[in-house]
Amino acid sequence: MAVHEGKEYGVGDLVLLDNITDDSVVNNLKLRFSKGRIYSYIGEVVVSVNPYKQVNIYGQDVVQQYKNREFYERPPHIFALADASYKTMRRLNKDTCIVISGESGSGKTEASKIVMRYIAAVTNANQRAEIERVKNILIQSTCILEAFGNAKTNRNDNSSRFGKYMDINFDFKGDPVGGNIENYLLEKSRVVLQHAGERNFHAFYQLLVGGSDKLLSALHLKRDHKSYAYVSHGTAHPVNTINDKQDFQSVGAALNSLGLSTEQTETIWRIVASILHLGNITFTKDGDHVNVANMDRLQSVAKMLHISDKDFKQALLSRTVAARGEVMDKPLTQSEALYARDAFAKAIYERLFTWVVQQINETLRPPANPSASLYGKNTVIGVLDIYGFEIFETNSFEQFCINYCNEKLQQLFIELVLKQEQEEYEREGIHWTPVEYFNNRIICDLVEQQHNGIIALMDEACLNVGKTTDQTFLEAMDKKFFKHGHYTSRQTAQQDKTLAHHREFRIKHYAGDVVYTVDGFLDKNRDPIFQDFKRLLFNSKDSLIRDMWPEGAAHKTTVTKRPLTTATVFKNSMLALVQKLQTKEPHYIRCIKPNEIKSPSQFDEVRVKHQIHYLNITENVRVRRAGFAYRMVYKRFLQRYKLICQKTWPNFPGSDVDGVKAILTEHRLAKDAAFGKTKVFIRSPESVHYLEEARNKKLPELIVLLQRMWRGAL
Ligand code: AOV
Ligand code: MG
Repeated sequence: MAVHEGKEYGVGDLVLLDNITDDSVVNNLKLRFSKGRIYSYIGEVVVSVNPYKQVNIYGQDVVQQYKNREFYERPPHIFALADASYKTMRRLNKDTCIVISGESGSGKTEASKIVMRYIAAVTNANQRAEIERVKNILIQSTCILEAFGNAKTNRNDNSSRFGKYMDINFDFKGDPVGGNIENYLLEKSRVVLQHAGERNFHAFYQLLVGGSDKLLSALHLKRDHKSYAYVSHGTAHPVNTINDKQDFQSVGAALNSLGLSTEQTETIWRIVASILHLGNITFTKDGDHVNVANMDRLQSVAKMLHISDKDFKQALLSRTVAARGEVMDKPLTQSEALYARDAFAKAIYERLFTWVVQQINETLRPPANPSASLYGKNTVIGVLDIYGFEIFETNSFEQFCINYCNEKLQQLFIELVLKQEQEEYEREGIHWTPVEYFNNRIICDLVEQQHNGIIALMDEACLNVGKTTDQTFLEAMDKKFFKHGHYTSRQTAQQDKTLAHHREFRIKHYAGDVVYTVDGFLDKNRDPIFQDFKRLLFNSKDSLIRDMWPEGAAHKTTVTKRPLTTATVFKNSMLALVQKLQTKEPHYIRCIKPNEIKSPSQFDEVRVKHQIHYLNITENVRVRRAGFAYRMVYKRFLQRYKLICQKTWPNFPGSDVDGVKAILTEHRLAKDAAFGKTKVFIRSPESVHYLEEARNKKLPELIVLLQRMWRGAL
């Protein structure tokens, strides 16, 4: 079996370890990592250790080695998982999904790209032009999304700052005919502020470094990024692992392949430029009167966005207040004006990002296929690549959402891999020693519970504008959760002196303790954007910008409904995502970060052990080893394999269970099986593999036989 490559590589499937402990798992991964073996299995779960260097294992020759092969025939690889997902979808005509998890910088996004490349490589044998187009866009879209949605953080030079779930649609021939991307909460605060050592989204630097002189001059931009406040907070530019110039070219080509016109692409860069100018607008104060200090910046922004200078200035300095049908202009204070400027920049960028995703979805929209029902429905493989769990020096609302998202995925993994598996053994009456594990449901509840969770408290605080502050919100949490095992604040019974009074709280997450600074939580949750800005952009002379802001059409006196808060929208999208994933046959990639310094040679055992622990890898191995690789209800098993046993072919007179027993006994596999109330359980995948082979050998004979019978009947 190819999973055993020889002792010097350790074991390919962790289930084969002699002694299953966190340490033995770490040692095995370490040994494999040192030999360039970055993938291992736990049954059909792939454990991937970030190599932090180019590894030559993704070429066309390797694709061919995995194509249409069974999991256990070749050494562990993501290709095998992608192939299994694809085969399951085709064989069972069932939607599948690939869930990729692991902390920030562990290799999720790279893994998702490897999956996509594999799928592209093994489909469309007939070179159909339309399929080629779809495949091309699927691959190219990642470079666009990364330009606008990824940034350098202190954890990862190419960190995803949004969550992405991508459905790839297949026709009955198994070729990709379309797709759809759902994006989750972009970390837009980065547009206006970056921490030391970090950068804004890549797109800004790509434009400044890669844009031609002609383009930059049309956009009123200087090449020097230090001239722009919004891209120089983090002082981390340039980054040696990133080639902004080349990336700018690739993004241009990718936008082109989406079918965007030159004008549309130009608008995209004009919006990016407008944000750079916006960040440089400052205000002066003369008594109570606030004014714009640098009108030339303001004019540049107005020009980029095709809006009027006058209206823009007014929107920056005052706010329309409509009360009982009356409309008045309320001047802003200097700090309010700065706040409004930043809110405007963030909102424009977020809309741009959403618009780009929509364009990709437009070009990937699968055709309504009238022939589908004749051959079975179109099927889908979903690929989930989110932002990984992260802890920074200061953690804010964004980390709170990101880490909650990771809790949800961990919960899904626990539910599907650890809990349901064990519950099924019990239900079926299979002999079984339960495996203990930590269930993080308690943390999900702490965050999301209706009326009583942190998000509910935050929303409640947001309703009382003026009365509540971040501090009073913190006090409300302290009061509510002071006995909760996963929440600490300085004011709670634990009296934790390491937390700053009135500012911080700590959540004990599944993957570690995170101290959050409460400042800004309520504002980010409310996320106000003045109606004046929406109207301003709706009145842009650029039709694309106008289209991005349809709600700006509302009249001044219209009182707009309070939108759902950011955290609630995010929570709802997470619940919907989990539901969607649950309807599909899941495949898992668990990514591990080998060290904190992006080194291809260092394997930090302590850090890896921590990840093994919180990812429940060892429990996964235990459940898997004690468990059974395959299970099938008796009737289906009998139907599928009755042709390989004389006693059961063509019909078995006894019960389904006895029929299944007869097949397994004839092939000397009964010892590898257990018989539950409704299902047969088979321990090793090799046995199933053997059965499939036997069936494949028998099928052609049978077809010939059937054809003869058919002709005879004629
Ligand atoms: P992430 O998606 O898990 O982090 P990435 O997929 O961006 O992490 O990986 C981080 C970096 O590790 C990449 O930019 C590569 O340099 C390197 N890397 C990862 N996997 C491979 C691989 N298979 N081969 C070569 N290099 C690799 V975050 O998005 O931060 O959670 O929010
Ligand atoms: Mg990523």
